[in-house]
Amino acid sequence: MTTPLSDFEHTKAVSRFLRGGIAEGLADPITGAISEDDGKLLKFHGSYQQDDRDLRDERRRQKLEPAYSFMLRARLPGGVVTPAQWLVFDQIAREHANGTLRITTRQTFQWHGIIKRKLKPTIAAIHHALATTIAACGDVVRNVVSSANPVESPAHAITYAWAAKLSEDLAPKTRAYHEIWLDGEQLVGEEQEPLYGPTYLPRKFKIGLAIPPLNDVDVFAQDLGLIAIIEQGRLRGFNVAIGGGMGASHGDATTYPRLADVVGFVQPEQLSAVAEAVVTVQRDWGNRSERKHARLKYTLDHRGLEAFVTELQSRLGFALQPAQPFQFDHNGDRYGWIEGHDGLWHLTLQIESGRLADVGERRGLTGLRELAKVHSGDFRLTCNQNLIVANVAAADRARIDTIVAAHGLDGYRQQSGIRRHAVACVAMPTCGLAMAESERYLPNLLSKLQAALERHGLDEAPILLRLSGCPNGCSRPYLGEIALVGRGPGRYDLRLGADFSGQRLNQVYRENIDEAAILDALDPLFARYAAERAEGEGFGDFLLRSGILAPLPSRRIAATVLA
Ligand code: SRM
Ligand code: SF4
Repeated sequence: MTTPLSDFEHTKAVSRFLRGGIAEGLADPITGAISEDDGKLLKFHGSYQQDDRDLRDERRRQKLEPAYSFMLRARLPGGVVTPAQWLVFDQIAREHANGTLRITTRQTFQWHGIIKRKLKPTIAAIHHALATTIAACGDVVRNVVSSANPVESPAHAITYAWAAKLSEDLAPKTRAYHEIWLDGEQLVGEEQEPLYGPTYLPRKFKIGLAIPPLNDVDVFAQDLGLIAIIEQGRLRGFNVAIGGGMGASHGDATTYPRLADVVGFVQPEQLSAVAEAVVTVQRDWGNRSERKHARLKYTLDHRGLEAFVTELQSRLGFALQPAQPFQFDHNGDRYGWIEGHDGLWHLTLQIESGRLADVGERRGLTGLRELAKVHSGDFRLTCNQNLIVANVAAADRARIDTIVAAHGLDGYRQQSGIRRHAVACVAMPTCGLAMAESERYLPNLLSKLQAALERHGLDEAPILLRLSGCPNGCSRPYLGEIALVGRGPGRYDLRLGADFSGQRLNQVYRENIDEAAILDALDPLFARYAAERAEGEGFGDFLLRSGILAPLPSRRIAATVLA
């Protein structure tokens, strides 16, 4: 007996390659919303319909429709933004959105609070700035992420070029985007969607390229992770890792975070074919009945990793080579100035939760606008929600530093260990799936954790904290040394014990607890860490070595298999 397709598979099939009734819904002046089905199709165009959850109850009481608005996400492979683009994005934030620019954990921008009639001019403005929002969301290959300092060696630049190429090659080809948003001519004749076909993928698909020893993209959290193997500044090829993913649901053991398995090595000239083949096997084998089991990680666990790789190699017509040795030592960002291979400089700034806004003395939005006006290099967004002012001539460094300091963007110089590396997802009030606060709670939580760490002389300890408002895991919390995963208002699962290199998942330490219980649980652990840690030992590693946490089963640790 075959299992019936999920409703959304039908919606995609009849959508005429992602058109649905989006254009008509946008033109309807009676409501600030579009229909449910069109809302789902809209994701493929890079936008989510949302409503302000802070206002939900009050508007319901007043018998008003929810305060609908749209979140828009750009597709910026490798997180590279030119100063000219920055100025357009900044203007959109101030004039069409809620006055903030939000750097995401996949090194792109989100704008929140765009009302329906502003959506089309906003997407058009992004297009005119030579960027796009197509396939930033939806059941397609999403924004391809790449190690955020791709200018460190010539091979870094080549790796970034691969990210841009994969992003372009694997993007949908439907003309619907041009028709709906850019007043493109209506297509006469047949639509072409050669890679995806009319129903696209069973679920979202994420690709990331990492350059050891830095794992700043969390390569093992990607559906397809590519680990660049560089020897003497030359790119030799990529180890291929498949089946990473973070999302889970509370109380449902059939859903879980999973780290990707390294299954082999490919030459650069084989990469496009390999990426396309992984995507198409998942297109054909992925679960189209149950969306919660539709990611590649479940395809691998249900059909078997070996069977998947056999199918992959048979479609490719060649075998993957044995994986090459690699070593990651960190998955955070390196703050401050770094000199590149060509004598240019790169300044990494820490942006709390990636939110650029003008609040009090911290005037991040204005500061970046001022930088964009004078900067002749480019900007690079990181998967830790931070920002690199890249490609700066030595003579321009002082001017950049002055602007950074004047706008309160120099926090990276003074901040404590835990503050420098914290990542929090958006959550309330825009995220429709949030169960607890995340980004808005982070500053308060950090102050309390910092106080606890200071009491034990640990203020400089670089501990990786990740906070998510629900188990979907947008901050990749299962890779945090300390992580909170939202359960309900003010309540979280406390998870502990990942390493600080994105190669070991953490585990639940306490379930469904409030802030007081979180601090109570952590305090004695900080005391023991302060007293017993070995030189240079990370907090997560210490918890396992000391026996406070039990060792994890091997599938929760990144592994090289089949090679
Ligand atoms: Fe995410 C859904 C925000 C990175 C796993 N994510 C959402 C939505 C769109 C909520 C929704 O479906 O209604 C959130 C919008 C909130 C808002 O108001 O802006 C949202 N996700 C984000 C961002 C903005 C978090 C951030 O604070 O930076 C990140 C945007 C990335 C981007 O630019 O493309 C973001 N999301 C991630 C990541 C991290 C990553 O990709 O490296 C993950 C975990 C990795 C993974 O995919 O397994 C992630 N988001 C999810 C999931 C769970 C997917 C799953 O397989 O179960 C959902 C829910 C879903 O898809 O049904 C989700
Ligand atoms: Fe929303 Fe949950 Fe993602 Fe946070 S982790 S942005 S609460 S979906």
